[in-house]
Amino acid sequence: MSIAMTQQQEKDFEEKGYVILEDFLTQEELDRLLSAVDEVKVRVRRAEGGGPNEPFTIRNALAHHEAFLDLIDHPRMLPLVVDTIGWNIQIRTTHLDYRPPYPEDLKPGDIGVGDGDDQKAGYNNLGWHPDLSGEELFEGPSLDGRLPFMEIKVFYVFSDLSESNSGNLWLMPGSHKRTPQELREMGRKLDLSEAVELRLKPGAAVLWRTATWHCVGPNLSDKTRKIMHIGYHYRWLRPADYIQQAPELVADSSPIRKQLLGALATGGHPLGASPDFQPHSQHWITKNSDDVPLRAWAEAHGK
Ligand SMILES: O=C(O)CCC(=O)C(=O)O
Repeated sequence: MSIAMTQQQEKDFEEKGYVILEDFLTQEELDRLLSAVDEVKVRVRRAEGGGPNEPFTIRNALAHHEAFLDLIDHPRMLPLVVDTIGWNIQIRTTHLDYRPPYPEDLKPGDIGVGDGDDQKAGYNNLGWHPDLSGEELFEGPSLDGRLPFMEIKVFYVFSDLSESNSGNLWLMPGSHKRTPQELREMGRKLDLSEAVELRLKPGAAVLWRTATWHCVGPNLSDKTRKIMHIGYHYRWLRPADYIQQAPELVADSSPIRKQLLGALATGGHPLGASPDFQPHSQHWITKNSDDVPLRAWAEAHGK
């Protein structure tokens, strides 16, 4: 039983691999997020240098501004997240992408092939890929060569990506049902008439399976691309952005937020009651249900 997803959204998520939510953020939320991006940009430039036209990405973005942190348990998104992946989850990654218009003399490659000067210049994620695939990450796919369902992301659009070639996210509908090997064999040269360039206004959100093949198109517009992805995966996997979140961040959080931050909501020992003789990670089978408050929350919401 779904808490919030409509039948059409369930179908889209299952068949295409994503659900688009136009006008998801309120204007107030969007304004707060945009000023957070500006604040963080000043800190990044101060710490790392870089001219006004240089792109940057921040991982574990949730630790860089409260506006980003508030997205992880957004009250209207959390029900959809739990509908798609369940309650036994934590954050795998939160990443902010800031991508100014390309310099005039920078020649982009073909969409998704990752063979252009933009790739050489270090722009991220230009080539088609599913997440969590490749020999560094996961090369034991299920029997038929497809990736198992391991995680989702929520893509939040802060700047205007409604025109083509604004640094849009591209998705290949249904490709979570295809094998990473097939993509490799195609040399990432896909038939773009089958793919979707998401043209979205500020405030849109997309709930997507990260096994869906995706890439970022060039930003040939005159606007800076400002977006975030929030990745959720199972608690028994290891997060990409942190070993443990900062203790003060965890201490100041609600029980559900603590769970999402990869902590135990009760603050108990991560290896259970007998860590020396019978260590048992509480991120596996959880003995104290208060450590996974999202379960009771989901049940109370009819799941
Ligand atoms: O939209 C982006 O900036 C990157 C998306 C992507 O490739 C990813 O999340 O793995």
